[in-house]
Amino acid sequence: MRWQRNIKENNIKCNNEHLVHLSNPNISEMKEDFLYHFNLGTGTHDLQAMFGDVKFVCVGGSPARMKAFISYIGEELGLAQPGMDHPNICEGTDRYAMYKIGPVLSVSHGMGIPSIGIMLHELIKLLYHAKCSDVVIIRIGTCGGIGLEPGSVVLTRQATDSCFKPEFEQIVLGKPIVRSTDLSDDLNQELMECAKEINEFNTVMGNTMCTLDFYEGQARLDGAFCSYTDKEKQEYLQAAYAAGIRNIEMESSIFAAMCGASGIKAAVVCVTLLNRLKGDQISSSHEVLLEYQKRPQKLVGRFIKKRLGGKA
Ligand code: R2B
Ligand code: URA
Repeated sequence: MRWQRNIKENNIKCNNEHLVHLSNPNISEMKEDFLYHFNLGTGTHDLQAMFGDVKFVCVGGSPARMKAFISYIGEELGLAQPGMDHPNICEGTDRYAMYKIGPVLSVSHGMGIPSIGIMLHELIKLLYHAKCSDVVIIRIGTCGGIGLEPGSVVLTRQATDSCFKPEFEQIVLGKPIVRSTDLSDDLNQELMECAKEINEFNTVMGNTMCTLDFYEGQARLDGAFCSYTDKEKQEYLQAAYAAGIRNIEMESSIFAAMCGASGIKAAVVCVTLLNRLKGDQISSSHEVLLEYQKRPQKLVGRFIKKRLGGKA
């Protein structure tokens, strides 16, 4: 059952390499498709006219951060001036925020697997309806690092679950479906090259553990509940490190699985806000955290600029 599902998705991918494909025969049969959480639809909007030129989609948890990113990339690409306002394309709903400038789309996804999962269903359908081709999707986010100095940037090789398994399992009709969580090696190499050129912060490639919770799910001692000792926490984090895991966050597994199953090249670029081997609380100053959060934006900004042939 699991195996058959994967084979079917990959076959479709091979036939249609550059386009976004949907593994859902129902969509093309529908008279109209309303993307409820974006407040956009095929019956009310010309999605191809609005989004057909999109080549880079950047997603991240916070609406404010994704708005800041569109301002930043707009200025970097010479498509926007400082202080210019960027309207939220998803106005009329406060579930997600979406901004666009030229070939770049910036979308917020909230926190956790269910929130980003819903957003990705609608985003992938949007790209399909808009007939986008050769799209790259990058998640720019924050995370806890393991054995890295705070402010390091991690490029995810594979996303794992809390047991360090590099796969994403979802229950569909009461049965598990398992999808791969590998991310694009090529994209990671290109991003690493950009990091070397910038040469301002530590950047590493590693596996990323994706959890269902920020506190107990990430072995913190400071949640409302804690049923384990500091020693047990340390042993768990050390075992994660030994399994190649360098950071912990809450969206990468479903992100890698859904992009992979849609034939879309994807990467996860997260900055570490703390070293989890040394503590649990995020206590750096607001200014320091703001500067850290700009690092994935800077890296991805350089990548986009280079891809578009501009001088980075
Ligand atoms: C990183 O930061 C958030 C939790 O604070 C979560 O969305 C994640 O993946
Ligand atoms: N985001 C997480 O999910 N964990 C952290 O420790 C920091 C940010």
